Amino acid sequence: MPHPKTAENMMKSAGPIETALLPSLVHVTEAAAIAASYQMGRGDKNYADHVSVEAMRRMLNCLDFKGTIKIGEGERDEAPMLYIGEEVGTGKGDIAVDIAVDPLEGTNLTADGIPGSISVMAMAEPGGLFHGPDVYMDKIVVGSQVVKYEKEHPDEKIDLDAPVKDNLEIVAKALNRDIEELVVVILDRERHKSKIEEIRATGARVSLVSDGDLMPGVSTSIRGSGVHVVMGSGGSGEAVLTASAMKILGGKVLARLVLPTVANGKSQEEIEAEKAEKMPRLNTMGITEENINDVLDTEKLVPGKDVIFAASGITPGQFLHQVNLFGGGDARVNSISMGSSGVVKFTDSIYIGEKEDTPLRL
Ligand code: VTB
Ligand code: MG
Ligand code: MG
Repeated sequence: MPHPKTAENMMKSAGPIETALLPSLVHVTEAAAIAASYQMGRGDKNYADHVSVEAMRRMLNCLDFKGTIKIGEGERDEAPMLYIGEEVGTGKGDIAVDIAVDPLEGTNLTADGIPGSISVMAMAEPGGLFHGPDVYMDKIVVGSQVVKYEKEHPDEKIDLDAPVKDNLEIVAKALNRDIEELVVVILDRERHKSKIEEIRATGARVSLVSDGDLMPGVSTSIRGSGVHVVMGSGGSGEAVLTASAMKILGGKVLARLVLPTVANGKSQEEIEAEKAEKMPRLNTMGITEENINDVLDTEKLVPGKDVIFAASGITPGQFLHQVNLFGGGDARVNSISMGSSGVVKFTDSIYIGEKEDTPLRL
């Protein structure tokens, strides 16, 4: 009897998007990561962002498919490229996809040469990715072992509104360890002050990051990464990108759009002004005052069935190395890429232009 999960069976179960585009997707994020890494530590986050966006767009436009950016760099008039609604790809062939992209996730991290910046992209069939508007999402991200535990214990479920302690108790049991042994990643922001205190009060360990809560989310489904939970509010695009990977890896994201509140230090006037500005656009996405507080789970964030995800490291990360530059444009870059069939690739790509000058090294 062949094992049911041979590479052959995985390949046969891959959908058309995964089959056609997964191998190239990683080259797209690699190109953006290499471009960004030339700007590492130069203190200019906008320029670093710009070059990675350009590199990514050039790569996408070499590929035969019809892509539409659903989560991108902003609206057309604010972002010259990879804006929401932009069509990418040559348009040839019959593969159509929706795209979520963050060409440079962690612009400050790259500009300052600090660990944690990546280039990241996900694709799915049209309608397969939640159109996250440009507002924060509050979220909790846990790995696949926690999802397994929930299935075995239907009364114990991670709940965005539950006290932090209740959620962390479930995670600790699922991972077969003490709460004190857990690591919770959260963005180091004033708005998270009380949540950080709440996490610490449970005894769990907190890892504050100055930016970049997407890859730590993915890390919760990768044993050995040292990250068990991600909490707090961050970008909605980042939440959908995290959910794309979690859908493939079997982990879980719970997220909810956050409109400004007094709790975030805004005045009533500021809140009303922001609502007046954002609600009309949210309404066009089907988001109303009634459903804006709904909790979205992994399935709602990423309803797609043929999902692919790739991320390449720029500065060092939990499991991706930084880009190495060798001279003459030769580079080495670490990535993770995956598809709905269940294949996950950790790749270490070396681009050699000058074959004699850049000998391969293990
Ligand atoms: C969030 C977070 C990202 O930027 O979007 C953050 O999810 C921006 O939040 O990972 P603030 O407005 O609080 O700075 C990142 O850290 C990097 O894009
Ligand atoms: Mg960005
Ligand atoms: Mg980002």
